Amino acid sequence: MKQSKMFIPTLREVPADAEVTSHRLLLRAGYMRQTSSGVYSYLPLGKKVLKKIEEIVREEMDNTGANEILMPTLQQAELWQESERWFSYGPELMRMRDRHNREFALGPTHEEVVTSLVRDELASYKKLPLTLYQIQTKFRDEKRPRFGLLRGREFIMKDAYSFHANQESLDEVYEDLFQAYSNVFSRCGLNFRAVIADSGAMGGKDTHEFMVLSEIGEDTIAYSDSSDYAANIEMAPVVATYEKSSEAQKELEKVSTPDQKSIEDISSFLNVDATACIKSLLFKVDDKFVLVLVRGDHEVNDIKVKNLLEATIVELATPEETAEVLGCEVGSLGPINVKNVEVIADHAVASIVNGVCGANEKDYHFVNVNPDRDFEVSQYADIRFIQEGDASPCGNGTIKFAMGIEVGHVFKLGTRYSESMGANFLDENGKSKPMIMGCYGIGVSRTLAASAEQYNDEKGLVWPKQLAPFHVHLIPVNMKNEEQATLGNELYASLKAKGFDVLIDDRNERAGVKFNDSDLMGLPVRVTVGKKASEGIVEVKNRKTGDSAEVHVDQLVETINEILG
Ligand code: 9G3
Repeated sequence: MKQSKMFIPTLREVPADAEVTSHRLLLRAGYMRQTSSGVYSYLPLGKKVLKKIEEIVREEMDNTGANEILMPTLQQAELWQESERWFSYGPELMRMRDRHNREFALGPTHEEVVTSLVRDELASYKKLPLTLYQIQTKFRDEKRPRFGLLRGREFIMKDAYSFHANQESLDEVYEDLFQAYSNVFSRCGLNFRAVIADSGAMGGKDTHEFMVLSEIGEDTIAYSDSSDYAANIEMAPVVATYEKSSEAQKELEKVSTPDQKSIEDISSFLNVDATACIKSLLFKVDDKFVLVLVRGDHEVNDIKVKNLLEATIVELATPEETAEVLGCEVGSLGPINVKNVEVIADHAVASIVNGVCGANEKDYHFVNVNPDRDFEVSQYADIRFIQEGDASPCGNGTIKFAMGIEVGHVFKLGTRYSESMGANFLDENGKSKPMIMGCYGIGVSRTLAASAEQYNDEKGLVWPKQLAPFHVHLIPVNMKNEEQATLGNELYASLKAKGFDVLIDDRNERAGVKFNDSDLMGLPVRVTVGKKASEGIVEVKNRKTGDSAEVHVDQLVETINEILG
């Protein structure tokens, strides 16, 4: 491809609102442009990388026997009313009306559409299992789109849906797709982990997220330093055990603690360790209030509380609600003498002896507090966030944290959609049963950004061969120089003939501009045709390592192949 004919609007300056490397570089290198908040155009170079990622995804999905289809973006409201999700999503679901005033959603995902498609066409167990997938644009009206393609309002997803007659079949396909996902991210050369995740509102039990490790990732991964155990921190179970101290229980006592509110305040004011303090937080759980207790040095995991209480909504009570329900403000809350509020506690609280907690009175706390003697707990459970240094739930090693970008998510859905939407099949005994489903997503445009996050240096993008928009950047330094232009054009033709994807910078630009743009765009191999063109000598540079060498054109192909590996 001739660069003089390509639309690659590189930028000198860093766009002000681009906060992360991938966002900055994809804009500066002319790979993409924003049209509105969270909405982007992919320019030729960006589109080429997107296509390479899609092709890897397609190959791996087709290898599992999945069928590629393409479903509509426009989804009639009736489908979402059948699955009872029309009213459970808020402004994130982009809705519109057609000219007849009929309501539609712009598809954020396609469980409803695919379930209605399959239920109308498939009735016998003989046709199961069936896995359908698409690579398609999704719409989610994110409140705060950010980080370019990492959190957009319109993005490209590969979403797949599998239909089964029984759980074993789902387990099998789930494994196949789990492996296919690992292949996709391995082939992209990404540093990723498959982590145990919380299925959230998606119902179903087993679910895994695929996370590309990155310090700008929004998800925290708890992983073992001695095994391949990894879990989303929301989900990671705590297996720690706590031994109860043998000291005798002392008389409960209310003490004045003026202006002492946080655990740190109380701990230093009363000279007690945070591990002897009881942190009490009031939560609104669906339509009731629950007082949640954790040890002073731990944090409440609201996802675990939600899963434990099988609630839909779990939110911290507002200061007003707290004052109304417990008669005092946050900072002196405690479980002693609370009325008509359920109290649940993390396992660690049960081992506290002569501890400290709020007295539900401003500027007062209790000391020598002993659970079960001084207050009732309706249930002890694992409801705290795992911490670095905790034992790994797999029993092997200790937990460390890493930040990750979620690029894939696979779910065992069960019959959540087939039941609500009547997608049934006749089993071998002619009995009608709801199909068992799985669903599987890869953020394709997000994978592009996560790759750019991983593949860059101080000069710009640094693509591996399998994702690069072109293999070779062929740069005649001066197109007005007869020898350089001639040799450049000859090499362009011969390298293309040998199957290389070549971009020739045939622009009449200064050398510095050509080299800066080349560093920014990040093609793996640069071939510079300069002063020694007349001797048949060119310079070959490895964009990743920076190594360069003068090479006679007879050794050029071999040298390029060495770099591309
Ligand atoms: C919505 C909106 C946002 C959403 C959803 C629905 C996330 C929604 C979960 C999934 C689950 C899987 C198939 C591919 C893999 C992920 N955000 N989810 O259902 F209406 Cl506005 O999308 N779907």
